[in-house]
Amino acid sequence: MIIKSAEFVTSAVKPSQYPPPELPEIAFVGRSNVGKSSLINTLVNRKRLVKTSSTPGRTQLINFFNINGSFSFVDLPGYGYAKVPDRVKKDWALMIETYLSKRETLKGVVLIMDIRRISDHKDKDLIDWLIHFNIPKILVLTKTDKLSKTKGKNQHDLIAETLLVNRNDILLFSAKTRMGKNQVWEGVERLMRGDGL
Ligand SMILES: Nc1nc2c(ncn2[C@@H]2O[C@H](COP(=O)(O)OP(=O)(O)OP(=O)(O)O)[C@@H](O)[C@H]2O)c(=O)[nH]1
Ligand SMILES: [Mg+2]
Repeated sequence: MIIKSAEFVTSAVKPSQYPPPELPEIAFVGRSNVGKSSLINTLVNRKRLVKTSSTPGRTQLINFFNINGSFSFVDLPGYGYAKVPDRVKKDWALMIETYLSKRETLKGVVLIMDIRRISDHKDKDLIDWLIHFNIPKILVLTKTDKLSKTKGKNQHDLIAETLLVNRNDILLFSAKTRMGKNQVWEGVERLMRGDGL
């Protein structure tokens, strides 16, 4: 994908604040601090289009970006961040679920997980929920630069087992080395064409 432009459009917490549903849209979801915003920046070759932070819970709104004037990327807040109060957690969950279930232009979801963690039920729940709502997805393990090849391979296998998916259906990525960037783009293009998982 050749990136000619990548621009912030708006932030929203509820549907009335979403941009008009005119362009095909891809959303990026995953636990807090997993590297969602960094992955978007890497895909569009911008260092700071999307704000990233070493403090979990950085992204607190639904942020819409226009890419090449022809499609949208949506950066969602992370789920499962332990340090926010329960009330805020509920608000975030509702905000994310409302977006995912109601957005008519949503073509698919990129579900991002940290290769160092064995996915807990939150990622599995989200996968089941996406299947339930018929939302196509691709799965990505990020921060692969943090593990040796052998350790990374083990984790890849274990995470695939835990999620009950084929290991080849999980892409490997690093925002640091840009490893896997082309494969993630291919996955995003598959979602836009309508043939995701
Ligand atoms: N080494 C390494 N660090 C990464 C990678 N991706 C993200 N990080 C770091 O992880 C931290 C979190 O990254 P973000 O992109 O802000 O994560 P996020 O999922 O958007 O976080 P929230 O918006 O808080 O949910 C930052 O310190 C990033 O620099 C990666 O592939 N490799
Ligand atoms: Mg973020």
